[in-house]
Amino acid sequence: HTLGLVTSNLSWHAPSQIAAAIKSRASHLHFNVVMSMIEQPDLSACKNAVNGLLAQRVDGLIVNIPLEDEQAQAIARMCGRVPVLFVDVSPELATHSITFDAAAGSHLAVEHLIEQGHQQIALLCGPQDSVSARLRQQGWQQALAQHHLNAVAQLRGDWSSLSGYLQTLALISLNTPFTALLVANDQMALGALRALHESGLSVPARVSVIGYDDTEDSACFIPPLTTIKQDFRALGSACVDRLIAQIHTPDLPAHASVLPVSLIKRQTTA
Ligand code: IPT
Repeated sequence: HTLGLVTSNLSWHAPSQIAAAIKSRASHLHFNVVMSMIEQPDLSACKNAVNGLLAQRVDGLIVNIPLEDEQAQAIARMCGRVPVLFVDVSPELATHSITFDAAAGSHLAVEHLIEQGHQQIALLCGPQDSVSARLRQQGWQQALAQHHLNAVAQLRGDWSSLSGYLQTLALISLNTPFTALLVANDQMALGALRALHESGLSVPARVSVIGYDDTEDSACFIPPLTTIKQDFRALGSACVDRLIAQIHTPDLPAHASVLPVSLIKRQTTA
């Protein structure tokens, strides 16, 4: 049996760890995995990748590409009777999906900062074309609003550490006072730490930083990063198990599972 995986850029930490987790769970169950990678999320590239894997006669497909509802529905139609499972779509969409609880992650991060007395909080969001990035941003805004706060500034990167660096420099140059920075992923947080360091703003004494993902390197950043953990091993296992169930039970009712996230307190917040 062979499972197909369509994935976003594997040079990014999160998708590569998700792919590794899928691969190891599948191997354990004696399934092969064939992969197709898309460098920039784009519907036609995703369709090509899906067609390529269907031509290789995969028994089921996992799609880790950020997709809007209509896009995911178009992909599901293309797959016909081949089971498909999405990991980067809205949890509201009526399809087979496994995602992380974005609202909970954003709330945990905001509550942690508020407990430490922060009021001037800036946001470094992910790309606009990512459902997950938008859900994290909305979650932050809702949690801040519950404390009668607005973000003092909002910037947007592209998930890369370089964009985190450049956007944080841009934030600093606005001269808007901020004591904490919520970042939509750990790679951008890595770049943010460099920008803060170069600007003489010590972390966490002057600025607290919280990432999102808890990818493997985050415990080794300087200082070790406080972040929201998405358990990518658990996601990979759950995806393989669910897809195999879909293969064995073709009319398994569509179900949107939402996995929990947790706050990992390290040394970038105080
Ligand atoms: C999401 C990561 O949180 C983010 O850091 C980035 O790598 C992105 O993937 C790439 O698509 S995790 C995804 C399952 C929502």
